[in-house]
Amino acid sequence: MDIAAKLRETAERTERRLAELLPAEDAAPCSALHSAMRYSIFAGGKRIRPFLCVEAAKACGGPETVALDAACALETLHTYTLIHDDLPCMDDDDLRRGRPTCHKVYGEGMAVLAGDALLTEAFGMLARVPENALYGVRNYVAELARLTGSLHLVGGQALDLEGEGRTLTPEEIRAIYLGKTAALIMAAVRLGAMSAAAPAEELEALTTYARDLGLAFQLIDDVLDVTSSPEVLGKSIGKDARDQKATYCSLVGLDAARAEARSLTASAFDSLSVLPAERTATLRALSSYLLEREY
Ligand code: GRG
Repeated sequence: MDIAAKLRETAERTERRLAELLPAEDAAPCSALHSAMRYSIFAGGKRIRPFLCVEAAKACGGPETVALDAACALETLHTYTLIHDDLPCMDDDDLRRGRPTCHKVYGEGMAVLAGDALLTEAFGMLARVPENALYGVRNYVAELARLTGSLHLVGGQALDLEGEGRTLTPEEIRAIYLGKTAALIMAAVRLGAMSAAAPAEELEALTTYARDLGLAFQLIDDVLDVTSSPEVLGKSIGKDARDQKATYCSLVGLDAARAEARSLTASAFDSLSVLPAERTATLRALSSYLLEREY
């Protein structure tokens, strides 16, 4: 299976829809704000979360179009986290998606606001997702709010911030990764499945898949922070060491971190056995693809 081609195809469809849903670059009342939002979102990310969302819907028997607005909401919210994560008061980074970070181009104040507006727009996009016999807009909204609020995504980032300069235990590191990375990947898969009216057992299986995939994704992110280059990665490298950030990789070494990512990918793969095999081929292929990724 040419998973890279499939990813590109969904990315293009998501980007076309995002271009329709987001305010125009020159929209009132502030074109600098809208321009900053579009600058960051159309900077060319991998679009993994929209892909997971659309593929989860397909794995539950839904048509791929049913999850497209949810996919856009996920990418929009993800872009807000990247903008805020790059701010001087957070990770303080100059390079993202191969370009100067939002605050470097538009200034810190405007970057904060662009992130805020993207977060808000994401919920507006989610409200457009078709309802079905099992799930309505309030379920979608509650789900995204739950997984991206202080109990999960933002909570994970807060723990990460608190942990700088300290030695962390593997359990503490896992809690950070579950929040800051896996929660949004779980939201992507769950919202896709919900938009396709997934029965509880399938939703549960996909959630476990996404949790393990999300943890593996962050482990590979840590490995690449040590082994890759800014040209390939599109963002700065060596940041974890610079910030004295304890990662699983710094704790156990590159090989053990890679081995743990392999083992998590295998469990993610196994979780899918509850669903019909012919519907999950792409999700299985994606898990191996992400393990081998170079950026
Ligand atoms: C910072 C105030 C504030 C709130 C939000 C930022 C944040 C909380 C959470 C995000 C923390 C973060 C950046 C976690 C790392 C997740 C991760 C590996 C992101 C990179 O995702 P990719 O590789 O990026 O999919 P692209 O650019 O391809 O979309």
